[in-house]
Amino acid sequence: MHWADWASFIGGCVALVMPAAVAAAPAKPQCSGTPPLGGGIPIPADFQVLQDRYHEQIMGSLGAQGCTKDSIAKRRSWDDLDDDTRKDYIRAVRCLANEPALTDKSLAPGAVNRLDDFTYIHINQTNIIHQSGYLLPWHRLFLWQLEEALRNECGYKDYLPYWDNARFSADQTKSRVWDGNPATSFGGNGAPRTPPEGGGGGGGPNNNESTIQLLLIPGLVIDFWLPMPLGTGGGCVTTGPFANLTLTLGPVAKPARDPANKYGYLPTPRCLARSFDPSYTGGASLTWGNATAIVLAGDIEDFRAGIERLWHRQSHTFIGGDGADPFSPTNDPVFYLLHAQIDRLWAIWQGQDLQARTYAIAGNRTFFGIPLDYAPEVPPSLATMDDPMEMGLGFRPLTREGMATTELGRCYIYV
Ligand SMILES: *[C@@H]1O[C@H](CO)[C@@H](O)[C@H](O)[C@H]1NC(C)=O
Ligand SMILES: *[C@@H]1O[C@H](CO)[C@@H](O)[C@H](O)[C@H]1NC(C)=O
Ligand SMILES: *[C@@H]1O[C@H](CO)[C@@H](O)[C@H](O)[C@H]1NC(C)=O
Ligand SMILES: *[C@@H]1O[C@H](CO)[C@@H](O)[C@H](O)[C@H]1NC(C)=O
Ligand SMILES: *[C@@H]1O[C@H](CO)[C@@H](O)[C@H](O)[C@H]1NC(C)=O
Ligand SMILES: [Cu+2]
Repeated sequence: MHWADWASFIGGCVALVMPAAVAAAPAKPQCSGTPPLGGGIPIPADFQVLQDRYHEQIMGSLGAQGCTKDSIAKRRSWDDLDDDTRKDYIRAVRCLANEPALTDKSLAPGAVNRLDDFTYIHINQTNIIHQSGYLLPWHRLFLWQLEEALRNECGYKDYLPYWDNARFSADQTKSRVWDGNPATSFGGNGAPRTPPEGGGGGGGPNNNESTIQLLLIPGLVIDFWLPMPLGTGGGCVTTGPFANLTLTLGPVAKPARDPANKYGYLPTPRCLARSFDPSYTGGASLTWGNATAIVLAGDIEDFRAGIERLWHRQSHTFIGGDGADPFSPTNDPVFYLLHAQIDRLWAIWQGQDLQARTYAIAGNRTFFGIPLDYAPEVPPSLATMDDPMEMGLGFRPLTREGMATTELGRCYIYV
């Protein structure tokens, strides 16, 4: 396809040279140098080049396996959706929260609803799918399963949106993801924590009790303590459509060992908590500059390192609370938008050279290659394309099945 054809197909920059869109139309994706209609920092020219090449490569590769320019789904920034689509997405998420879980109760007595099915398998796989070669393909399929559930079980009409955090690095709360609109945002920060947790919380070797808490990652043969800023909230989210969401699985990573409920599978009913960390370690580093540097990585090892060290970690850290528990972050419905942005950066990286990069993988089979205390048979050696991945409810694809966005039933492009 020629540039102008696919650009107008995607609804991209070409739209800007046409007559101004009527006010009711959804905002167009942002273009280099042009302030995006939905606000935020315009996409810089160097990132635009990368995104254009990705679009060109994907659109030029279509045709095989039933994914065509007529059938390809467009995953958009939440800030570029229209309000009806935003409301429909939230409606569908709440719908899944009201459908019964399919997970075997003996595996996770706390799994109550369909969203918990996702949280259960994410907890179960945490030590295998983070800081490992599986991070990207596992989450790609996971997002796709959620998108399918929203569409097929709850009638959502559009596709999975992403949190365009680079566009709002100056102030994430200016994004429509977080602007506090009761109907079209994900709500805001959690209320101030009560009682304050700064005083130690139960035994972790905290090094800065006023701002940082150390959380123990269970399931590894060593004690691994994850530093987590306490952030500016810590209590329940009181605004927006998820203010009354009841969580039952997790939390898992805690300031102390929890032998009675090691993985948070037992019911622990509570509200959704957040604790925004808009400081240097959180929002301030999720910049276009860092996104561009990450996508410019020359090999998958460097790309994944940039995602793991910076983008993935700091996106979760910004949200804090339930969304920052490495095992059960899926309890915060914004998880899927956060990971769609990561999936998008990977897709753009792959899209610089589809031939060489679609099936590129690097990384261990466990969290940093540390052996698991519950599954010594998982060797902490390097992940390969032929390893099975456990996605829950009987879905066990090979790694290679999670690599492409336009094959094996997947058919989407980030615009
Ligand atoms: C995950 O589930 C499998 C199968 O039920 C089980 O053998 C394994 O111990 C679980 N892992 C964790 C961390 O819960
Ligand atoms: C903890 O962090 C705060 C804010 O960064 C800093 O002002 C304080 O000096 C630190 N305290 C210790 C004991 O390091
Ligand atoms: C949450 O519950 C309170 C009290 O029942 C109610 O006033 C409020 O409208 C509910 N909010 C949402 C988003 O459902
Ligand atoms: C990337 O993030 C780091 C903090 O992790 C920050 O120091 C740096 O300025 C950021 N780079 C750009 C180009 O924004
Ligand atoms: C893989 O595991 C080995 C052994 O634990 C470790 O030295 C290495 O740093 C790990 N690699 C990555 C990319 O995490
Ligand atoms: Cu994850």
